[in-house]
Amino acid sequence: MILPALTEATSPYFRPIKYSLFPPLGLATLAGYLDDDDDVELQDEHVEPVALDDDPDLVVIQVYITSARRAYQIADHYRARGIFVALGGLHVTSCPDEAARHGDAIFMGPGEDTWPVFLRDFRAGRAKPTYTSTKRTLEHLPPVRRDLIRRSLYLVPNSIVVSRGCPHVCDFCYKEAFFEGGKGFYTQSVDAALAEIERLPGRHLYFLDDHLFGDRPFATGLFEGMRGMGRLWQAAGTVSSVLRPGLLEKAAACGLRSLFVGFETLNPDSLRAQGKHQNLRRDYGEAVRRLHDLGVMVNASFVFGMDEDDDSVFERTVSWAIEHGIETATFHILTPYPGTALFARMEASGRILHRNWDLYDTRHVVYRTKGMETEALETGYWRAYRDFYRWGSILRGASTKPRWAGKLRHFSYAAGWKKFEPLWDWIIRTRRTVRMLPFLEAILSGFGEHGSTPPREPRLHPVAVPIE
Ligand code: B12
Ligand code: SF4
Repeated sequence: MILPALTEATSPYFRPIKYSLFPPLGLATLAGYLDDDDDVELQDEHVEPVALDDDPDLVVIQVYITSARRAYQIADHYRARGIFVALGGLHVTSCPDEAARHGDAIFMGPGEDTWPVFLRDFRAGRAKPTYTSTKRTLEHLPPVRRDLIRRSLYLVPNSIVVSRGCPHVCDFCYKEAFFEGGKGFYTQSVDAALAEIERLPGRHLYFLDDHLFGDRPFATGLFEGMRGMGRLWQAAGTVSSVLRPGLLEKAAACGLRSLFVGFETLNPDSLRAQGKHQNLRRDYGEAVRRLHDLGVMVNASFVFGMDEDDDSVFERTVSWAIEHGIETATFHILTPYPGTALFARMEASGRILHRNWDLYDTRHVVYRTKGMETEALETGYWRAYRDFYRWGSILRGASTKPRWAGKLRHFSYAAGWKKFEPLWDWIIRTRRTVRMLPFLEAILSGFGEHGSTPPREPRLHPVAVPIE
């Protein structure tokens, strides 16, 4: 099972920490369906070179848009040697015809229903060329094969997903295309999610769910069940879920210490144009205040290049983020992913410039812009990162925090991600990544000020997993 990397992640010169954050959870999930006597290897090219000289019965490749070129190269390599190649993931689902030229079997949508069917077909020698997911459930999910993950190579080995998809529909999001033909949002049972958490060693967790707060009864049960587990955790949620009273307090009480929030834009016309109605008429400032008051740091996500943007958008957005004491920000250039409503709209009006998927990485402009020139958009995007992460900006942001511990936490977290990139590069190359986890935990806990509630006896019986 291979997760190919985009070129940047394997650079001989410089490796950003973001590619050594999370292990390949999707493939480890699929590996859970294999038989005990199947011999399986999980290779993540983001953290180590893949061995292409082996001779397996089956090669399984997960394809993201930015790694599609590399994925097809690896697929072609194995197929030329007569080895069966299965391709799945987001990009395969959006561009099945393209993927079918490189795979013996392709998979559309999530794999929990199609993958076990394929395995039976494959073993019987009658695998089909296409499998399309229609039945969406996370019931009776076998345990994720975390034993296949080399934990030491990741800063956040404990990534976890307890739901799939999202209840909202935004025009630029991968979600509608990926979940077409079935439910677009569903969760595990609370007990199964808690059991998965209990299986994870240490304190820190990172929920990769698109919207952990999306199903209120589920999230309530989860957060109540996590109380007293002594965890420190990070996740993603929407502005409206942050503003609604109740759930956020429960999340913070069981260890939520940083939340990725899709603010996207400060311009309501752009929100309307992208169908992001759940952000309309929401007080962004109040959302940030609520999070900070509960000791939760904010990773704010913004998108530049919507048709309503002009070149004042960069400074406006960055100033707003600094003034509101946002700890980290992720900026993106609007990217129309194939399969989305945005892509369809842009293609219909002849605005898609090319299909060089390598450049669909949210840092390049791949469509004809309206409110500003392409160059202004790309330079403005890089300037926004520089301006937000200047020492002066970090200090200004930190100074908005009322207490010294808060200022220090803000400063260490923001600087830690962006000001020590050569150090991260060295840590990755010397394979010490996981050793930095205690520092991340110390910062998240505000050096003790926001520590989690002490662990109590586990509610469910933990299942031992082999850990490196
Ligand atoms: C974690 C994450 C990352 C991590 C690590 C990814 C990793 N190790 O897998 C990091 C930080 C490195 C990252 C980076 C980027 N990411 Co990212 N990331 C995610 C995130 C939040 C979660 C992925 C995840 O683990 N999901 C949970 C697992 C269980 O699901 P899964 O991986 O999809 O696997 C399931 C199915 O896809 C399927 N499946 C997958 N492969 C196969 C193969 C077969 C044979 C079968 C049967 C089934 C199958 O079955 C699995 C079980 O259901 C997603 C959002 C999302 N919800 O998907 C964005 C997302 C995947 N990222 C995205 C993007 C754009 C990027 C970046 C380009 C962003 C940037 N500007 O830097 C980079 C580059 C990515 C790359 N390597 O090429 C987009 C991808 C769009 C696309 N069409 O491909 C997403 C969807 C975010 C978004 N909303 O736009 N990302
Ligand atoms: S709220 Fe986020 S995850 Fe949900 S559809 Fe919109 S962009 Fe996608």
